[in-house]
Amino acid sequence: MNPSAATGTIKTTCPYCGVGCGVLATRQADNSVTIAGDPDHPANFGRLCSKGSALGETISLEGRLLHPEIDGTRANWDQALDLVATRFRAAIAEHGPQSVAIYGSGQLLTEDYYVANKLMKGFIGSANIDTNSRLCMASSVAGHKRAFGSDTVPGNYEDLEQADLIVLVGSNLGWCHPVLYQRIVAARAARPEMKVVLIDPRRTVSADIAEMHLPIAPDGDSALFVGLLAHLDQLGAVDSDYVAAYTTGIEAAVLTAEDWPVARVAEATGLSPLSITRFYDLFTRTRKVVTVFSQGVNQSAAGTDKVNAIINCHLATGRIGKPGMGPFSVTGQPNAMGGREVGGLANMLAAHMDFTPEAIDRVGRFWGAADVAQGPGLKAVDLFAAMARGEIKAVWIMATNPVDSMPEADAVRDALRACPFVVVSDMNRNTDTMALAHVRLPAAGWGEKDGTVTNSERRISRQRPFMPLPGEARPDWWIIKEVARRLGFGQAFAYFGPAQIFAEHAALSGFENDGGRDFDLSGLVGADYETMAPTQWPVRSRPAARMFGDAKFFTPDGKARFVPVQPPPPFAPSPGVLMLNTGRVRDHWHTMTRTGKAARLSAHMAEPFVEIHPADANALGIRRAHLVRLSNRHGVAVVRALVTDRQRRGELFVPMHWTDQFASEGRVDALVPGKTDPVSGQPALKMAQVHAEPMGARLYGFLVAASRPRIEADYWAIAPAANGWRAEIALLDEPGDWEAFLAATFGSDAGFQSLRDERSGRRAFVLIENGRLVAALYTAPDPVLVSRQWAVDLLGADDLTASIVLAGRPGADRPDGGAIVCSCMGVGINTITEAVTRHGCTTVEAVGALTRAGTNCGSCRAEIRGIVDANRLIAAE
Ligand SMILES: Nc1nc2c(c(=O)[nH]1)N[C@H]1C(S)=C(S)[C@@H](COP(=O)(O)OP(=O)(O)OC[C@H]3O[C@@H](n4cnc5c(=O)[nH]c(N)nc54)[C@H](O)[C@@H]3O)O[C@H]1N2
Ligand SMILES: Nc1nc2c(c(=O)[nH]1)N[C@H]1C(S)=C(S)[C@@H](COP(=O)(O)OP(=O)(O)OC[C@H]3O[C@@H](n4cnc5c(=O)[nH]c(N)nc54)[C@H](O)[C@@H]3O)O[C@H]1N2
Ligand code: SF4
Ligand SMILES: [Mo]
Repeated sequence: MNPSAATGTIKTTCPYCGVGCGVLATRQADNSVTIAGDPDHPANFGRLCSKGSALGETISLEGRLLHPEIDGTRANWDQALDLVATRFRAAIAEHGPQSVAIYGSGQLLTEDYYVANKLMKGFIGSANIDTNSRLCMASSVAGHKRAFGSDTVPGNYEDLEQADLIVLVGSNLGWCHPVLYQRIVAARAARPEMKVVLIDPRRTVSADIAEMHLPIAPDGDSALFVGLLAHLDQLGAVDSDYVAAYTTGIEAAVLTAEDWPVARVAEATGLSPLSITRFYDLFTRTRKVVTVFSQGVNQSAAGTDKVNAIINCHLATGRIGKPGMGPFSVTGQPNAMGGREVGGLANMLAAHMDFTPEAIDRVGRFWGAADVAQGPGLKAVDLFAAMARGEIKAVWIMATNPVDSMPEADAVRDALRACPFVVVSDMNRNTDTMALAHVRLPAAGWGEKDGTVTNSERRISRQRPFMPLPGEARPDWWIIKEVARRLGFGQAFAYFGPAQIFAEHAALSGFENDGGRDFDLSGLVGADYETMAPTQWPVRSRPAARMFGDAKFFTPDGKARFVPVQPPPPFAPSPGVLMLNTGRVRDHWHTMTRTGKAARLSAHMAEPFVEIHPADANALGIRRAHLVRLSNRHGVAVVRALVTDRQRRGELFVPMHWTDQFASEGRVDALVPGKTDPVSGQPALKMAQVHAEPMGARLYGFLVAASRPRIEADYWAIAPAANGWRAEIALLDEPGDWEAFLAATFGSDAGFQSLRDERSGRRAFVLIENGRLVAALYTAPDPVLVSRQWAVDLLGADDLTASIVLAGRPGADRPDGGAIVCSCMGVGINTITEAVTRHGCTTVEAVGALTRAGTNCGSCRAEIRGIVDANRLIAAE
């Protein structure tokens, strides 16, 4: 089924973000894997970001689920699959097909996704299959469908390079789509006249390439783009020939927009009228504009309206379907786009077809299925709410971790606890969701699985295996078809491999498709799957790089539709309430099941944090680097204060990554309400109202240890380090018995040497064996000042004495490089600062030449520029 071990270099695709970079993977004699960017892949032309470069460090078998389990006990595949089929069949027999559900993911391959969707919608006869794409792309899908009649992303990556203006709306491209960002950086270097505007409440690293950063109030985007439409109309900048020939509905959209003069937009967005006008003028006079949008747009209770407010401006100016212009929703997950293609969302049927009577009939005939679901199923938030009410009797979760990533995450956890039968397919044994599974199914992971993914520019690429399947792990498509067979649908699921599934998927997309459906892979039916090169859809006779060049849309009259948008009223917080925004950091991926394994990726941000404006921190008595307790009626999170003026006043930002596997209370979704967009059902993950207060820790600690410590503390956050582990801890009260504390944490208190400074209250405990550090713990009444990187590096040293370690201060022999900025080359902030202040480097390039920082993937170059700028000023003063 899977090549036992592919040798030589294999061309595959990165399993992280929707840029979809081509990867060359080479297995070495010692079974390690060397990773490089594929110079021939049209998404990245050889580039990789920090996460892609570190892929080789995340594929160890540590933490893997290698055998099926039933109620925590090892089982064989037959027992596990029989039980899944029996319980699903029983639930359906007793409570009907609506009582069962699948919750899937944009990290499934297209072939896995297709089989799951076919089983649920075609044969079980329920559309209760939804995916984490509901949390991610649903509003873009809905917005596209309202405007174009289909879920079509018109443009491609080259449009970004050819544009004269790129507007980034709610997208931190620099950290979340780093290779695409690097392509823009390179294009700007070649064409300095290209301009970038960033629209984000926070000044993110992506501001580094922006001429203009508009720190917009949360959800101010609709007002901003509705105002832009009014501005275009007033200045006569509307392309009336294009609008008349190819669109409908501009009158109503403009009529609503007329109520939004700049002064009102300023009120709703918190931006100055001057900056709004400057942005409007720039947009108006630049023809080649691409508007890139992502989760700051989608993850909102008015996300679909935001999408249409943006598309309206492109339609009004005819800036769509042509080189260097268009609205561009960038996808998050490696196969977010593929999931949309197969119909993985509960409100889609299959192959971009909706639940219309004709499509239900057509898909039923194609599948040979008599029981095709007749209408949409439950969307993610509603699905877990139904589960909480006891209406879902059996659920199967694949390739996603809803206990951490769904809003009202504590309620989701409770719903799963109450659900009579929970199946989870994952590669990892230790996830917060796996903990609640009755049946655990070991799935094949990246490097083992075989299939296709589609990236943000509609490009289908192969993921190819280069490692054998470990233990009894199996690909998801195989697991699903085996359950289908046991449910009595063997004939329709007699698949022997992904090539056959892909061919069926491609055939369905072209089935009775006279050009009325955008998604069409009929040109790939019969193509050689093994050697298939990265290809953009639609592929009828040949691939199409760009859509809507002919201005033909997929609506009944073939015209694009303007959607009148009424911006929501500005948010007025009650006193003492802060607005919580959430999102991503550079080197971690979602719930850290993979990036959390790599020391290199954990070095950049090693614990959960909250970004807070200095004025808010001051008012709340929250001090720099102290711990903060965030709470509301849904839950609690405890995170480190990162005081910064990149944040707007009254607003907080917490990353989504930390789980119970890595921190005591780092699950930010415990705080996020399940409020959804009325059109798309996508939850407003960027907006929670919370209270913030100091945690009130009496004792802070930092530790490093050669083997994983067992931490019992009121606060803890743990991360892997190059030769062991590192952890932050805090206690509400100092331990009465330090020896017992050491013994509990490190397994034994024997052999520790300690130091106590009466005046400051600082302590240090160190255990060294044969010159090597086994464990070191530093504590203090305030956040511990010991250099983290220096202490982590000590784990690799072999000539240590206790006094050096106890002192907690780097000596001349072991200089402190500081917190890691460049994770590829392991260069810290102190080394970079020194390059500027002592060695006179004035550019990122000069720093790179001296220290190698920023010379591999380039994801850290914006941060290096920030350090250069700050220190050049200091040097000049
Ligand atoms: N490093 C890394 N990269 C990733 C991922 C990862 O986990 N880690 N995940 C991938 C996935 S699945 C996705 S979906 C993408 C997400 O990619 P992005 O959408 O770029 O990432 P986020 O950090 O979620 O959010 C983007 C920005 O939206 C801003 N924002 C919040 N509210 C508003 C608002 O009302 N208006 C505007 N204009 N902006 C707002 C936030 O401040 C944030 O900076 O990233 C992908 N790439
Ligand atoms: N507050 C807040 N919440 C958010 C977001 C936010 O910005 N803010 N973003 C949302 C978005 S855009 C997204 S996409 C989600 C992501 O959230 P999740 O999907 O929950 O996050 P992951 O950590 O990527 O979980 C994927 C799981 O699938 C497993 N896996 C990986 N590959 C495979 C495979 O091939 N087969 C199987 N069976 N398992 C596999 C991994 O081990 C991991 O456990 O989070 C959403 N939640
Ligand atoms: S930009 Fe980075 S994470 Fe995204 S696909 Fe490319 S290498 Fe992977
Ligand atoms: Mo996503």
